[in-house]
Amino acid sequence: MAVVIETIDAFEILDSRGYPTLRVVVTLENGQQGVASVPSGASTGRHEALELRDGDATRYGGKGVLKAVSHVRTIIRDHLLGAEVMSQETVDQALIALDGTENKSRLGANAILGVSMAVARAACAAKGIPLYEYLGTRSARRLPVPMMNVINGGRHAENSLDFQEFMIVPHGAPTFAEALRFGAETFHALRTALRKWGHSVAVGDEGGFAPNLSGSEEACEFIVQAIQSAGLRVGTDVAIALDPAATSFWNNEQYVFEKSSREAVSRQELLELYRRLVDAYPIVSIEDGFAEDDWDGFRLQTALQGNRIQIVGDDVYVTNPQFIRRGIEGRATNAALIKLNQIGTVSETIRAIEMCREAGWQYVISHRSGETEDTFISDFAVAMGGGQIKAGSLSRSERLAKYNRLLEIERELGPSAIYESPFSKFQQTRAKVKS
Ligand code: 2PG
Ligand code: MG
Repeated sequence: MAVVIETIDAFEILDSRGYPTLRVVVTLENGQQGVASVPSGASTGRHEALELRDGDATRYGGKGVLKAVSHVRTIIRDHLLGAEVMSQETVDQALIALDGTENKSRLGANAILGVSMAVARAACAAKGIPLYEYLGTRSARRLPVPMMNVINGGRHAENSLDFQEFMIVPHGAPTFAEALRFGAETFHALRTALRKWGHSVAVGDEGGFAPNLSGSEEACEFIVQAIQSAGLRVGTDVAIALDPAATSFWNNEQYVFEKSSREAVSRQELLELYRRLVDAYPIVSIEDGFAEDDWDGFRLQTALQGNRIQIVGDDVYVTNPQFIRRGIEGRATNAALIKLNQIGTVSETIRAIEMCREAGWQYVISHRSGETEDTFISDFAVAMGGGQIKAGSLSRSERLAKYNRLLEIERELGPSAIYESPFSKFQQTRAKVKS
């Protein structure tokens, strides 16, 4: 039976950095509702869909989103009244056509995504099934391995680290709940180790510590120590993933470590640094090791390290099928990061994932550095079945909300839930069994 949209509303809320974002409420004719909130990035790719901000300096330093809110409440609402809520693809196509621009700049990708996600949630309410089942199928029962960002740097912290994210990956746990425990115990051991050496244990935007360390080697050393102190096996139970977010330190065809040594290195030298790091530490994944325009850097790294580790493109693809296709054809990476707000609708995000699957690539469902308490990505990760999620550290409730939702899903699935490492196909994890 068709269930149609009766009205759509939106309002301004604040994200985890205290900046405005949108919450959208879709109400169906039967009175049921779907609600969704939109995240926001700091290290954004140049080709991301446009996040519409008011630019009115008298409110939130120009970061207000009242224009986007008003687009939802007028143009979008008028257009979608009476639309069938279960036709996600049709609704998303209507939104794309209504906007009419390449990068969703007329209505704002934040307005469009909020509606797209809230429509999916309303459809779940109408069907009486959870989001992970609605967007996946009844066979969606694989819990994702979390990448937990326990040391923050780059644009996410005021410290001396140029690399943005040092993540722990509890891929050797038997269940998601145990993975979360491995992660939390490592996080707590890391706090003790940092404190012992006189480092700050204040946290950055994604809830990881933000100490003034000498660089990536020292950060990895601390993580290895923490895994050991937590009584876990280094590499086997808990591995490491990096997101240097290299676009943020790419300057004039060079990589400049502005926050630490001020040294400038070439693409080749940076590649050499990754080689050393992968040799020395149990690293299973490196995301955005090169800048969004440095396709040669990605290609070289994939040719060199692509059979040992996962190489993920984030800024370089911006969850856009057009760029992912180019990456597949050019063998630029072997995986993609997936962020709903980079492309702007649920359907286009799913298309990007399908493309990865067809190419035999892995994909990681990801949060943004500016988040809300919305847990859409947790359900989405289970629905898509790729077995990986990146949702921040083990502190700050906007991050833990995602992990807590995954605990709920695992509990709901009971014995049919699956938790398995997506990294067993790489040589690195097998070779790296230090302890
Ligand atoms: C990234 C993300 C999320 P931001 O680079 O992968 O960790 O950061 O949301 O700031 O782009
Ligand atoms: Mg990234």
